Amino acid sequence: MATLLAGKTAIILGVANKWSIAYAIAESYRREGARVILTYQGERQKGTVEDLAKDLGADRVLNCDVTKPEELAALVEALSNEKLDIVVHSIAFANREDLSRPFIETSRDGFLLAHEVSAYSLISVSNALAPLMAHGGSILTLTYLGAVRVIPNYNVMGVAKAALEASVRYLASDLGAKNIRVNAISAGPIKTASARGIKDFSKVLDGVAAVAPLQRNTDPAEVGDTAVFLGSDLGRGVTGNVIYVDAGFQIMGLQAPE
Ligand code: 0WD
Repeated sequence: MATLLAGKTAIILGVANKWSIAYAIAESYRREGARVILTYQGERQKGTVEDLAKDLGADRVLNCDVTKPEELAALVEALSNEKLDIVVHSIAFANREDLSRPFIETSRDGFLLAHEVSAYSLISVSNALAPLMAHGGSILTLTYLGAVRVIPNYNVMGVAKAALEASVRYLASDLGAKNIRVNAISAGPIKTASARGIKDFSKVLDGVAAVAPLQRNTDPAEVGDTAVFLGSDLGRGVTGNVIYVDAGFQIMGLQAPE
């Protein structure tokens, strides 16, 4: 039996359904012997996430919409008897129209919303949960290449991911003295509910498979297994990093002509 995470407790925010990247991370964590706590975003997701928790063998399921400070405070209260080792932040949101029209037309409200849910929440969640990581631990989040390169229609989400990646570095600096590491996994495109909101997402999937060194798209289980590395003691020297799990796509410049 694999036991890279035996004796560790992980809280995973962002499981919405079986296709969620957070679900693949939870599967890898359970396989490696972690105790897993899931959160859901409001009543709408409660039943689904409770069912998924049963399938996964997750221990607890708690409510938390990260945009509501009172729900984050209630989460901390509910966790007061827990010793957390790993926090997985797998949350993002932007208005659908901001992921289809030209970036220059992004509204102020759409910009603020994308940044609040997708970037600021890593800061608020880290601030709330780090005190429960008494023996140190690992915080990780999910990002995308659109933070550093222009990807068609990724738009305001790319800007929010840039803020998220910078936040990873500042949080790693703040929390290092407590032996809490903070990293991001930059996953290749994966067909999930959130990704379907991006116009022409299937063209991105096809384009990546055609160009990536591994000549295919990213399997969510590969992200889950990298999350195991970062959450486990194997990753003990790694903090403030963005690790690409993308079949190698990000290294490519120009595709060789046929
Ligand atoms: O290609 C992809 N799918 C990639 C995703 C490539 C690289 C990175 N990512 C990132 C996303 O940007 C996100 O940060 O991975 C993370 C997880 O995204 P996902 O697994 O692709 O998408 P999904 O299954 O939809 O999970 C995101 C979840 C929400 O799901 P819905 O579908 O209900 O919007 O984020 C959660 C929610 O569960 N979420 C919130 N949770 C708490 N409070 C909130 C909120 N306010 N808003 C969204």
